[in-house]
Amino acid sequence: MNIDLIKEKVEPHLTRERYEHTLRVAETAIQLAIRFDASKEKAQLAGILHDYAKYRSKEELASWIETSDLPNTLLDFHHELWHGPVGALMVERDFGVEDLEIRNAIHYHTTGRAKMSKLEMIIFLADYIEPGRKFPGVDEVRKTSKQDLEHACLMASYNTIRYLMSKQATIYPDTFHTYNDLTRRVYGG
Ligand code: DGI
Ligand code: FE
Ligand code: FE
Repeated sequence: MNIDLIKEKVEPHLTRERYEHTLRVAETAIQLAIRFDASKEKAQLAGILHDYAKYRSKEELASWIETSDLPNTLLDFHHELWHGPVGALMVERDFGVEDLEIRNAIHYHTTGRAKMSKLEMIIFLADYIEPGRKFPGVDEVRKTSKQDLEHACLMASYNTIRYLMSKQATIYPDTFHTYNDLTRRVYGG
């Protein structure tokens, strides 16, 4: 399936704003792939597909989690965390995406995880810094993303955890694993 056909098939599953976000994530991911020497094609495809499951009902997402190998503990956390893991399964069914690197980048785009691959970091970061994002501190992350992929992901992870804690939200273990692993990678120890 070529990329234009994939875009055409993704669009009706998203709102207009979300579809435009998706295109910006793909463009940002391509730039990061060029900068940090990863596959542009994989970055683009993972970017286009990363939020594919975002607007499925809670019931549909929960049923995918219950009937697949995904960890059931996801169900104990906010449903916002379900669209990545479920999306990674849906894109195999709907687009025939077999590539595990791409599917992992989709799976972990919201939380990250320990030992993220380069492509996983690229999608995690592109989702955070795409030009439409206005998070406090995002400009510093954009600046760091010009030089250092791991450090920029660490800054995004730090900002997200701080934001979640300020809202009294629970934090999924992979979200902490991302922070711990990148802190070790960036600062050692
Ligand atoms: O799908 P997007 O809106 O493009 O972005 P996303 O998939 O990165 O994130 C969706 C939301 O999930 C975002 O507001 C941050 C939040 N999030 C990330 N990690 C955690 C989390 N929410 C909770 N409750 N717990 C987490 O560990
Ligand atoms: Fe998302
Ligand atoms: Fe997104």
